[in-house]
Amino acid sequence: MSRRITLDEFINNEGESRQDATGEFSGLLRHIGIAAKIINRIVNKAGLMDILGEDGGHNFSGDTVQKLDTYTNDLMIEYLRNSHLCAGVASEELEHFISFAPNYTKSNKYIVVMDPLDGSSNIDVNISVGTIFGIYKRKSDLGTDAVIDDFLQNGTELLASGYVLYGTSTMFVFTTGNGVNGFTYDRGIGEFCLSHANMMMPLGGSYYSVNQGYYRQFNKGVREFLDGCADKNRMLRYIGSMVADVHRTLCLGGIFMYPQTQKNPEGKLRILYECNPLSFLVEQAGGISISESKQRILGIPVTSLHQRTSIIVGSKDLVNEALNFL
Ligand code: P6P
Repeated sequence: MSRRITLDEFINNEGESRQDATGEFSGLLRHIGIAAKIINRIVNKAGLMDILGEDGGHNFSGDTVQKLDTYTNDLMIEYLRNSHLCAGVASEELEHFISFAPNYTKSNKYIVVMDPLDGSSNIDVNISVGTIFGIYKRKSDLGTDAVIDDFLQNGTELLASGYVLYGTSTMFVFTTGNGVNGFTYDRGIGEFCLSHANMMMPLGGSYYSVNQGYYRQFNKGVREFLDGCADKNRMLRYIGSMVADVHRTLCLGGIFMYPQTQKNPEGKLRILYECNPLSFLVEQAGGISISESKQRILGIPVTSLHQRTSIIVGSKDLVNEALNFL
């Protein structure tokens, strides 16, 4: 049996080839990996702890906050703060970004955007949820507090992005701009191990993923495309957890859509910490990610932390087919 490559080892090797002279970028990725292991442990036994259900609050986007949302958000923030490698973080769970006090190294070159637990409404019914993250180089001066412009960067500026999928197995999938690699958590050794090297999205696919319940709210072109999917006997799969739906699309091909609706005329999903990180990863795997107005997601100017967008993401053939209807 070939020796397993752990996430840490992979990150270190990539860091060396990336001339990550200081190792800070690699260190930040490793800290996110450690936080993922801890979140995984909690998510896996959430049913046994008084940590399921709603915490009674709502986040800035108006979503009901689950207890586990709050827990994972706080945990990620502490790991990022204690890494001393990150100048600040923006999170789905926080109205404003957090700036970590410039520490003794004063070289916090990076900032992180994250959705600590995406799809959390599925937790109580044991359906897959995920963590989404993106890493940018800060624009403000080293040794100073992070500022809003450090976070309002286009997706094209991402240095790395990825997700953790807490599913039947737990996977850590990420890119630093040199392709996409997937790691499966081996609880026997407590490590994420390389299981899906150089992931490439199939050109086509027979799955389409959309909340069909909103069909009547979609614009005409979207409805016509969906009618065509049904005519072609494509299979509709929708988990209601973006990480899980995008992961299936990455592995098997197909298309995931969250179009404009009357309820969310600009789309529901947030560009900063959901759409951009996943779109960077999908493009690195050979897929396409656009908005309903045919803009490349990564190129959309980001003007606010919780800015929403429509998204159509997936295999080249299917996204190009959808484009013809938009
Ligand atoms: P709807 C989860 O709340 C989420 O942000 C994504 O993970 C998911 O794709 C989408 O919203 C589901 O939204 O309106 O279909 O329930």
